[in-house]
Amino acid sequence: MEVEETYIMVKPDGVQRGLVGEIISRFEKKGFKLTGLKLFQCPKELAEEHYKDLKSRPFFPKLINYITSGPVVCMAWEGVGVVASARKLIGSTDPLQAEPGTIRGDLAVQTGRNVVHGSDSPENGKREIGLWFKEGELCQWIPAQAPWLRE
Ligand code: YYY
Ligand code: MG
Repeated sequence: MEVEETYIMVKPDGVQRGLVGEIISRFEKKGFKLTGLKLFQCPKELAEEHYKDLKSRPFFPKLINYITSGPVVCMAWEGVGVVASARKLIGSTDPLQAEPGTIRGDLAVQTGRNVVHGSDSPENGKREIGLWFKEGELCQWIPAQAPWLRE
């Protein structure tokens, strides 16, 4: 498996409900590397670009209102297999179907308020990090724990 990047975002409901630390902690404890982090009020145009594949879906206007309704926490995470692993940590789109132990399974009850986003492919990981972060906002660093995470 290769080193990948994924874009993770605490959505406005996660911020309003005080779940930012809890959500960051799940990825931190797993052993992935944080390379970007900011609190950000998302403009409508960026939300529409981020979710452009869903433009024709009936819930699209509501989704854009939701994502722009308050600040989000934008994160870039790096690691071997991080894209699929982060999706597993997040759980199914519908929190009622999400397994206990996942973020959505533990912390949410409705698809329209499912607290967190995670990229669905390595290509989209790169695309979304490029959309949400400017040059100079990402850090490359070697965590002190690196030799204790991978042999
Ligand atoms: O990747 P993921 O967030 O799990 O689901 P997507 O199918 O990409 O949909 C993005 C986003 O849209 C979802 O997290 C909530 C919202 N949504 C919705 O409000 N109603 C649906 N029926 C499907 C998705
Ligand atoms: Mg998606």
